Amino acid sequence: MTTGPPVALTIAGSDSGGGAGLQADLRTFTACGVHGCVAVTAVTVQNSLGVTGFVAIPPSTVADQIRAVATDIGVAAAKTGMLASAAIICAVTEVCDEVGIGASVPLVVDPVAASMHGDPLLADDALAALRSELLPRATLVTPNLDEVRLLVGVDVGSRAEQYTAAKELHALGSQWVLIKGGHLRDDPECLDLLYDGSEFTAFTSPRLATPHTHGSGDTLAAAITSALARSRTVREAVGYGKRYIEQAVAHAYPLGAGVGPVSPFWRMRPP
Ligand code: PXL
Repeated sequence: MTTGPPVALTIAGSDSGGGAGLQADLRTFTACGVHGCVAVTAVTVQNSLGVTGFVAIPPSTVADQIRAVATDIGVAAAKTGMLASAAIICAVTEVCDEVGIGASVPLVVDPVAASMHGDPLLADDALAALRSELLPRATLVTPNLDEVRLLVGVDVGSRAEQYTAAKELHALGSQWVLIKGGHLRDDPECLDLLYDGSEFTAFTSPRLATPHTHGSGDTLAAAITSALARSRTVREAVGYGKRYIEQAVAHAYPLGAGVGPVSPFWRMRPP
């Protein structure tokens, strides 16, 4: 019998269009050589044009999925995506404490608040729980600039302000923060800024001209989680994730009439 690959767990919502959410996470895990497990938090109704609704999974069922996976299969690294409500966030943090996720098991928190079309994926009153319950348990938090504004109230319009935001966000308790600069449209590069409370590391990639970036945040966080599951350091894992997402955006494809997804296919061989 051969040894299996490392195991990563995503705690995330389903995207019926297959571009983002747990679908993006699972295919990224596969492309990055880790086995993916899932705790589903919500089922969204969406296509390339946007999200038209979602139903949240009962918080106790979200927690039970995490416990079932962690106590039998074991988890080498975990990530969160869409969490939908404060009650789900509290259930997730409780069971994570129980099984060591966010302690001995690295936890990447992608603080998903809305779809790229602006459709809400997190209740307004859940932001406080995200700040106070989840961020202090996070190994790494990976906000885009809209999420930075929601979490710390800093409206980042320049690279210099990414540094300010990193310090403010780090003060909320995560070990590392990654302030993603993809939304700074006038910057010819995408600069993602990593900070651990003492040292900054800047990761840059060229800004690619594609409208098809659905699932890019999920994919980056999942690639980072995959590298953490393979025992890479946080700095190495972010470098790995950045290289992965650069290729995934370069190979993004159209789907439906709206925004298409970033692609794992550059890593895979068709039959
Ligand atoms: O990309 C953020 C995201 C995460 N999870 C789900 C989503 C989206 C964006 O649409 O639908 C389920």
